[in-house]
Amino acid sequence: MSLKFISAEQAASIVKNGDNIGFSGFTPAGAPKVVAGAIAAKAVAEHEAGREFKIGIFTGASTGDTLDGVLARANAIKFRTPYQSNKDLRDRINDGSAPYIDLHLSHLPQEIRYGFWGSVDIAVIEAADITEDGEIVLTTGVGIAPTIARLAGKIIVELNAKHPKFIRGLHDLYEPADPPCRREIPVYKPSDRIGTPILKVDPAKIVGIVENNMDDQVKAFTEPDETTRTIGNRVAHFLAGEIKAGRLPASFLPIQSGVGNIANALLGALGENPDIPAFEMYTEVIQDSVIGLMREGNVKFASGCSLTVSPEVLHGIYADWDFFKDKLVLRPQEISNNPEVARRLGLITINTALEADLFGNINSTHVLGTKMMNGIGGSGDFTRNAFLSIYTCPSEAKGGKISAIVPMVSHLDHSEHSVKILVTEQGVADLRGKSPIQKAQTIIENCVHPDYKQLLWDYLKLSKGGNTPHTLSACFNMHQEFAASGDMRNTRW
Ligand code: 0RQ
Repeated sequence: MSLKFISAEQAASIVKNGDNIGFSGFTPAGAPKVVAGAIAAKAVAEHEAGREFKIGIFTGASTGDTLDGVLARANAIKFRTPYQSNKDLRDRINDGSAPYIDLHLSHLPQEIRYGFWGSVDIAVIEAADITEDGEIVLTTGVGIAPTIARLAGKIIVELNAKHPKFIRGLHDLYEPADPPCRREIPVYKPSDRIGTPILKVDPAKIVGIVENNMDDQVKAFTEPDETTRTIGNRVAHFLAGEIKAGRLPASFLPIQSGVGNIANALLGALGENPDIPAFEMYTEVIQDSVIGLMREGNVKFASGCSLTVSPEVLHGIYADWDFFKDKLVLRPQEISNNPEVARRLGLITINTALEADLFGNINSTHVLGTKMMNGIGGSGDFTRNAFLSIYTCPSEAKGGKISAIVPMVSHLDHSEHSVKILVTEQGVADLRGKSPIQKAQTIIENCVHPDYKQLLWDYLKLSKGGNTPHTLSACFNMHQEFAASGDMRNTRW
């Protein structure tokens, strides 16, 4: 087969109303950047002609504005799964015009293979390189690429000139056999390689190659502020204490860390703490801070699903490829986030909560119980299977009008059974080995903002007993108060 280059518009012309399209990438890293814009333009033209035009979209996680943003604004979404973080898409999810299914990221490839989502009509795959016999070198994010490329009837490749061909070898692609034939996934340490460095597809399925020359739409992180720095230092100090107490091995355990500014600041704090040895990461998103820590020798190896780094950091990695090439591996999300592997490796998992409750339940997704923020992402894959699962959040939001710690979470993502440690800028609550009432006491003492401490002590006093001392008639009073007066501090029981 000779490689056939086509325009984004020609690629979009093969997309039909109702098609299910799988996109490569994980977070904006490795997500296609130009074909979705042409599909969105086609959707607008079809709508203007009075015709229905919507597509089903699955990808690894979130994408850039050139994918989720354009398709949301074009009202072209039949369904979207498993994770997003785009403002325009979020608005349409919350007004009901874009059906969104929030899913554990590790579940999606198997669900697609077993037909839970219908057919994969088209796969759009971003590539650093492609050969005539269908060998594709992926770029900065893997996501669900191996599964959608194998199952799709047609493949469109976006060849991105920003990525050099020499990154062949960065990826380790492996699709497990499905039940009842699955065997163990033989990853015994973060650096183990079990698959192939390239994605091999049937060249006859490639309908064309579209050129693109755009960086991943990853925002640079803001410098840590006092709150995020304090949270980071508290986690680092806590983990150093665990090593001293013998509850963590002296050689430490691999780290999984979530997304966002807290996670970025926290990794920096781990690197700076002299009592924490150089460590490995088995995570999904490799952020800017990890790369800095690698240069300083604090991170020895990182296995992830994506290099979600800012363009400057990425081009720095490519410039120093000889240094980085044996310190990084990118895997499909069903391997990077695999519960079997997470449990085997004994991960220390660190993720961010929007809201926690007095008993250690966590809401990571729904603002005030109803509005979707981003999604559960991989946090559930890791939390449930961690050696030690840690949740962090500032104790308050919206200038103190919202307490991040409430009597009962308004939406549940991670239950008290999986959550071991809660950290705010106020302090650390160690929930291990504690009953529900003991958890509530340690969370109020250590994590709640002083403005809300008495309010939450008073909530506990309403209880008429039980193992978990809730008062169902009052457990959402703080949320209701915020809806009524705009400030949870006005709550009365
Ligand atoms: O809103 O900016 O309008 O004031 O919620 O704040 O700064 O976006 O926080 O970047 O740390 O993200 C949980 C969303 C945190 C993220 C979440 C308001 C607050 C602010 C959030 P404003 P920021 P972060 C790996 C693992 C789930 C998925 C996951 C996330 C905004 O970490 O999506 O962990 N996690 N995946 O003011 C109402 C509260 C609030 C609140 C904060 N209690 N009530 N609003 N806010 N607390 C990644 C992947 O899986 C790919």
